Amino acid sequence: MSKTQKHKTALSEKEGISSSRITSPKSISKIKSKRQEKPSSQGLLQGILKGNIADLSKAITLVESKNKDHLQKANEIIKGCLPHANKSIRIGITGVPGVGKSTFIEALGMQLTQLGKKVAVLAVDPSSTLTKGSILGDKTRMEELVKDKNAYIRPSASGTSLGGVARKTRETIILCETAGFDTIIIETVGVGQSEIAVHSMVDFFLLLKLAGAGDELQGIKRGIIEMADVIAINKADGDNMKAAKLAKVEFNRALHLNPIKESNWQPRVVLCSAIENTGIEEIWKIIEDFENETKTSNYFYTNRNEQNKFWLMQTIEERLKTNFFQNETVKKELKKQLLLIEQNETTPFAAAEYLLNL
Ligand SMILES: Nc1nc2c(ncn2[C@@H]2O[C@H](COP(=O)(O)OP(=O)(O)OP(=O)(O)O)[C@@H](O)[C@H]2O)c(=O)[nH]1
Ligand SMILES: [Mg+2]
Repeated sequence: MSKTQKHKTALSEKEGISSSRITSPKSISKIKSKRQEKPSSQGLLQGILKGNIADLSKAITLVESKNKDHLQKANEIIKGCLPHANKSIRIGITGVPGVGKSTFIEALGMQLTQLGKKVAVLAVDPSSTLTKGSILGDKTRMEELVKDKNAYIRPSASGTSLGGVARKTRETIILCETAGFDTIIIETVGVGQSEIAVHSMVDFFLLLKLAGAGDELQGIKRGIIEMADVIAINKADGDNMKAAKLAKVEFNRALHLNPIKESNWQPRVVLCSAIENTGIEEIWKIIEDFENETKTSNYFYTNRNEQNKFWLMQTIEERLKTNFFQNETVKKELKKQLLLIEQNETTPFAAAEYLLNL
């Protein structure tokens, strides 16, 4: 018998022998789960401290998980990260859909990495549960930045509540800072409550606007304008230039009517074109001035402290609410109480009192 023939017979199976057990679905899933065995929290922490992006991403996935064991691991990692976090400038960017946030972040991000900075881009977008994260599509739109090894782009965590999404983003900031990112950019769509959440987790808040469209048209509320440290009128290019210049004058006038900010910072209005890369440098310079000024006055630090206290209260509220509404007895009794209300047999107050006392 030749060598090849021998080899062949060794591989062939006799008739009547069932196919290898290893192909049973049970074994496959066993092997898969073994392969997917997650590294320890200590291992991930060490990786993050070395700036390992794969480990950073894995840790963020744990933070975003609903699984109790994952969250436990995430908490251990965050605890280990805390002494190394905090050393960054956190910038919030908002503006209505289409204003140019992604294009702007790409332009700013590229400029910063060229200055030797490490930029992490995160998003707060509670609506992303449906769309799987708008920034995810942006990864393809931020073509250059996504290839930059000094930049890290992470899509918005999904979640049913803004509070949940915001918590995950805040913890992700800590992980990114520990991994060595010194500039954290957090994008949010300028509609609804998410700007308020983002404002309370950043040092500097930038509002992108378009010239020529009224606030109502742009869906921007007065409160958002008051939160801004810079209003950047984007798309100040081509035929838009004249309208943009006019808008700048108007905004400057409006801003002077606003009460003085707690930070003592006088918000600026600037023109920019994310596409033509104009005004971006000026905006970065303003952010640096802001950082210097507020660090000198100590506001930078007291603000972060206040933000932490705010998030402590938010987290407690969120947790109490979840615990309450997920309680099986409460769920059952709530249904009954709702019926009783319909039948006019109880009052909302009495029903609430009853449910809370369960
Ligand atoms: N002329 C001009 N067009 C711009 C500028 N910045 C962005 N655009 C264009 O505006 C459109 C929307 O830009 P995006 O960066 O996707 O806007 P966005 O705010 O991220 O939009 P959403 O992610 O949908 O909220 C794109 O077609 C861009 O090419 C600019 O400075 N000038
Ligand atoms: Mg976008």
